Amino acid sequence: TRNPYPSVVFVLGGPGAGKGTQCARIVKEFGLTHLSVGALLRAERDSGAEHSDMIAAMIRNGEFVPKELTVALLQQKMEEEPNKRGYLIQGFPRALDQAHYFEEQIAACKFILYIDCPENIMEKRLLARGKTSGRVDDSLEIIRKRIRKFKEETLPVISYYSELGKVKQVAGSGSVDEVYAELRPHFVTAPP
Ligand code: UP5
Repeated sequence: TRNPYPSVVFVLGGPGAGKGTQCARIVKEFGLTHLSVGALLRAERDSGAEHSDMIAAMIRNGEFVPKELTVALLQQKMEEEPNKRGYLIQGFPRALDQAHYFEEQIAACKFILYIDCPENIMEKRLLARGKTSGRVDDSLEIIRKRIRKFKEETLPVISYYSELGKVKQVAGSGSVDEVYAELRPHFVTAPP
């Protein structure tokens, strides 16, 4: 694997687990570059770029955009924004083939931060957010589909990295401060 980049941490969790909320706090304290793949894809969709219609359809239906596209987008952003402290990549990889492809093309991850949150809480948060978010995928039907896809395709990613001893799991059901207090020590790097 080529490794022109400093450390990569993946942040995973079901839809509404609090990935975006916690990543914003982590980058504020630790100075990593935050790359939310969902946000990058929504921006790409809205830019009218080459694949914007396809991306729009995938997001609307809670499906995953092809890995070649997301990895190319990530690579481009990482090159645009060199950061010695590393990258916090949110909401990716969502399936095992995406994980393998990223590691072949870019770099191995340092660890995975997994925010584990019960389904009923995730659903409740997203329904509440849906009232004002304007996100086309915050409807009950698509929220449930996103949760199902998470269980079927993303949990295997977490199991895979877990066997490699690379998963740091925290509970996502508490308050924003409680969740942050639990995950923070994982970013306070120990000397080698
Ligand atoms: N909230 C957060 N933490 C809270 C707490 N501790 N207590 C109480 N409330 C809390 O939070 C969600 C809501 O909950 C907010 O209102 C927040 O205030 C509140 P947020 O931090 O946004 O949760 P997050 O886990 O980031 O939820 P999000 O819905 O953004 O995650 P998804 O994984 O569903 O969305 P994402 O943007 O990553 O992906 C969207 C779509 O993009 C996917 O469905 C897919 O179509 C596409 N996609 C790909 O195809 N490939 C990719 O690699 C990535 C995305």
